[in-house]
Amino acid sequence: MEYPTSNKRLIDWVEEVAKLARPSSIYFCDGSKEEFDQLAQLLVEKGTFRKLSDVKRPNSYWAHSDPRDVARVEDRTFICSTEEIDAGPTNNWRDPSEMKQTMNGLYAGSMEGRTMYVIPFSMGPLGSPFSKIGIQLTDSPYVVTNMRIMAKMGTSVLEQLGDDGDFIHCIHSVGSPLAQGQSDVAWPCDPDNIYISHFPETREIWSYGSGYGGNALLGKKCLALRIASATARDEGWLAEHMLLLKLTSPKGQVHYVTGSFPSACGKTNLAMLEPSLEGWKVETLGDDICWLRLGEDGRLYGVNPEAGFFGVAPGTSYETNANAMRTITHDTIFTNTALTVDGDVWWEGMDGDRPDNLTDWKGESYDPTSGKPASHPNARFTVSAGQAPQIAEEWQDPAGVPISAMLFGGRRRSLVPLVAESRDWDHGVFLGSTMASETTAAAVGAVGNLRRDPFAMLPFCGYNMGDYFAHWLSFGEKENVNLPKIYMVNWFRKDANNRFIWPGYGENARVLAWIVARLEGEAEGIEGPYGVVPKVQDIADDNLGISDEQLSELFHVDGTELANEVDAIGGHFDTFGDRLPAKLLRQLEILKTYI
Ligand code: O2Y
Ligand code: MN
Repeated sequence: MEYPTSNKRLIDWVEEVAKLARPSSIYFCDGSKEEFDQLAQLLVEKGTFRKLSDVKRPNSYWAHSDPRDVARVEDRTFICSTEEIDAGPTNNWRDPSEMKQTMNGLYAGSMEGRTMYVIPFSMGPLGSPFSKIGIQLTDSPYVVTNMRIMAKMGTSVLEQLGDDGDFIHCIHSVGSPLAQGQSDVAWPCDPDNIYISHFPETREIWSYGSGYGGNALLGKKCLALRIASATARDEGWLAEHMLLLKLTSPKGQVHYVTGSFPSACGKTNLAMLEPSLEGWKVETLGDDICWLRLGEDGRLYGVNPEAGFFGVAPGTSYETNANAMRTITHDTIFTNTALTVDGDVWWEGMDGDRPDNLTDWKGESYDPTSGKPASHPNARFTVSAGQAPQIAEEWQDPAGVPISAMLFGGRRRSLVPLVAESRDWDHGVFLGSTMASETTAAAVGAVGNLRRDPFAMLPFCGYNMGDYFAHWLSFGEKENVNLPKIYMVNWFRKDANNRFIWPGYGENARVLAWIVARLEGEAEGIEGPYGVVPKVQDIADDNLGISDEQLSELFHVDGTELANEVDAIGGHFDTFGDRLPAKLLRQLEILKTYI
């Protein structure tokens, strides 16, 4: 076969994997629009894609997955370091050679009857010091179409790689070989044998059995978070589960802000916020992942390594996230939403009434009396970031943007204030290390439990999280740095009637405005257990329509609850044993003084 590259490392590896998985053909992706259109047509013929109405949603497609393959699977996600302790207590560990033996067994012949696509991709702007090149081998054309949206992909990446460049090796198979003459299913997968394996020491990703989202689009969670976090530790930078936005005040002050929130906590909504406050502007640089490096001026610079959004559809509407709705009006892939009779998509929480005669996310005629949703709670849209109307012009700046503030959040019905500014870097790291959130549907598992999710990285940290905390703290120990301020936020406090107190969405701009005032030295605050909180009059005015009592409730820290939280944090910290940095225990001692 003739290859479009003379990179021997790449050719040898492609041949080695092909020998094992035995695809019927090998195809190098060039990343062109024509190639995307051809693959989309192929997916239509296979029944995976339905083309949406060109009037309603031009150049867009709908897919629905196998109902057993609908989300990331954390209990099938593995970190395979030589020593178990280096994966740490929060990861599923497996011995690398044992895992490779198991998976080689699964990969043997797994691509029979299928094409093996070779996807060269760059996470981060091509040629930027921030960027990393990966090559994904996959037998899923659905994955190729999504990867073209989510990463820079194709010939330009191969050229950047050159004859000798190295890359992160990513293997993916849906695990559904086709015997000769056997007809395919619309969503091939092997849901009883899913493995999402990471080898941080050799920078490899091996995925088997799932064709969905984070399990299969290997540039995203697998590379840009799990492998990148381990690389970042070794190279002195940070790979984080963070949105990245640009905030401009009415006075023209510009600040770049990151936000770490556990899955499905409104991160995409915040990244695309339309401020309720006159004169404020939010522009988006990223909605999920941020890579951060120290610049020569001692500031932390951030870049979004992704090229697209893989956003949760249910709950997205012109009311909750108008910018997302405007972004997905065309050239979008929808997965596991419902389908309307006139060739459009629909999901719970979309504006307007539910249309009649829907096809549900399983591809069946929807029965509105069933009590079940028509779209899956983890239904997604895949769309290029570049087509978002509110994208910041510098979103692909190879140098990144200087970060002024970092937000850490979670879904907490009580205790954690609406916003608090950490006392210093170490306190901010403590707040990040103790983050917790009530669980939602983005990951498989129970919904509604409180889960400790440090830095929103619990499912994504590719090494021992105690070492990860130490890595964060190390930035505060460096000379001549001018690090961002760290803020804890919580939009989700509830009143005694179980109703959200804070309106959220566009009104979150009030919190951002207070943060800017703090950064500019223009606002005072009140010291408390979580740091400095605003005076209520600095957050609200009469337009907000929340009583003073309710506003105070947003910042009230109950002593008994705090005592319970201190105990819970103690238990959480114990799990890291001697890998827990002593500085965090000192911060816990300080928190105790507020009980
Ligand atoms: O279920 C999946 O595979 C998607 S998970 C996801 C997708 C986009 C952004 N964030 C997440 C997440 O779980 O954090
Ligand atoms: Mn995420």
